[in-house]
Amino acid sequence: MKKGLGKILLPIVVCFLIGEALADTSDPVGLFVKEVPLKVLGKEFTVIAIEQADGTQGYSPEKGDGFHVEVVNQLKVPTSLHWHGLILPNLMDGVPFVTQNPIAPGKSFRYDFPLKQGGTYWMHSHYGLQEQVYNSAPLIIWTPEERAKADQQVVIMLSDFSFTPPDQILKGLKGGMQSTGMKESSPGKKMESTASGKMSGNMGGSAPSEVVAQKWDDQKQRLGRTIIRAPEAEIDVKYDALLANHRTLDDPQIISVNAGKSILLRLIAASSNQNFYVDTGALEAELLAVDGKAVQPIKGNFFQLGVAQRLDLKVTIPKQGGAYPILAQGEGTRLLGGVVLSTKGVSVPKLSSTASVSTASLDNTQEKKLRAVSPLSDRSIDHMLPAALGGNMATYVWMINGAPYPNNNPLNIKSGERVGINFTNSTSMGHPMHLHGHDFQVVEIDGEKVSGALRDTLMVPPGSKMTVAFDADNAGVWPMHCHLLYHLDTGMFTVVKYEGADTKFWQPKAQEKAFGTSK
Ligand SMILES: [Cu+2]
Repeated sequence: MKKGLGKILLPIVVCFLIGEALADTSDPVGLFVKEVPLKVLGKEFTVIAIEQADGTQGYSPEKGDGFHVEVVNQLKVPTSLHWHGLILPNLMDGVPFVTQNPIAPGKSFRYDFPLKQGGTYWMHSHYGLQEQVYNSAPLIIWTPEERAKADQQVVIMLSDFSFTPPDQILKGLKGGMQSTGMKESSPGKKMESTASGKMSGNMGGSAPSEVVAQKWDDQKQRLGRTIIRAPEAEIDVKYDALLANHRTLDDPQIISVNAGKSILLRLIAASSNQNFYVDTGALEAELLAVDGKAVQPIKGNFFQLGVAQRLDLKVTIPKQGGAYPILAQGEGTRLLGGVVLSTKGVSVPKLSSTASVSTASLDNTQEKKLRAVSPLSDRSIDHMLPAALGGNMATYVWMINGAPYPNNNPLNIKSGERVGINFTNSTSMGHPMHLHGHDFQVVEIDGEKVSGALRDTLMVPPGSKMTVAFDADNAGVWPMHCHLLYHLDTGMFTVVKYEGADTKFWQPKAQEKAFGTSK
């Protein structure tokens, strides 16, 4: 009798103890993915927002509290949210057809995991082209150190705006190219305003002209703005406006600041296809972190920011006060977006939404100067993965290692390895390459060895060769892709797959069917 009772009780007690250890008693924060109105350039549009019940955009937890979110899909279509740059368990990564099933309309999905990082991160839909209509939000992870960085902190989300819906942009890029038979790098030709290719920018390498670029001043040891004679950067989506915190520069957000105080600007390139140059104008800035990860501070007033990357810039408002625009110019465009920092009682001047000249391509001027505060341990790379970035403008197919996803091979690795990824860009556009679930360090730029920045997104300029390294310490199937939305959607995507990883949600063919290359 006693023996029998023990047999029943023991499993109950064990279950109870395990349950106690694993149970997460924290209440999740509800994140509602829903349609909202947005007025841009005088017209009202329906876009997507990620809001808490009280209207707060996104989610900014304390590192020590961990991540506890219930994503509620209030859209009429499926969605899935990715926590960009976070080191997290694979099945919390939020990528449909890789780490989970899409969240159906009316359904929800819970995300719980400990936080390992602090700083500037963001969240965005990884489903179809939803990112283009602002299914994205800030994700600042707070620590006492992050709070102590300045007297005041400001998040600036940069995005790109088009009057053309995203599916039409994609159709135009594919159809526009096919109908005109344009090839990659036709010298001197500009692609604009064909019926279906309205959104096509200056493809094909324009002739040199006066363009904005970034320069490193060796004497003053700072990054600044310059005008050079060079080809305008190639872009493939020509936007109608740039937004900063969802507002255009003709009606910008005016941020109230105090004279003599320091401000930390947390800039997030939440754009779909637009890279930026960030201009702090009269305010000398100190670059403190990229992609949420500290770098040895660099001074300047002109910085590069690729799609999905972040910059933490510290500025100090002069004692006399005033109005100080913080501007972003779109790479390969004359478009400007931004916010204004203003002390009390100052009249803010009207700002132009267009610059006088376009820009050169983002390049490695800034990247070569960045040094990680906490580099990887000293160890040689055990396993080098190739990542040859290719593209075919004629059919608008973008590739990693010779084929568009899912026809390229996964990049297979093993736990415990020091892994390198060798990016080579043979196209005439830059590609901001993002690896999920890991911080990597930039270790070589165009043949020069560096102890570069830790990042989660690397801008690989046209013609560049760059190597990053990371420790394989987070098993799973992890997307690695170009963060230009229309490149990602048409094949510039692969996965880094750990040996023995859980692959139950990884369905490459389903992803291809739901969006992307087969359409
Ligand atoms: Cu790309």
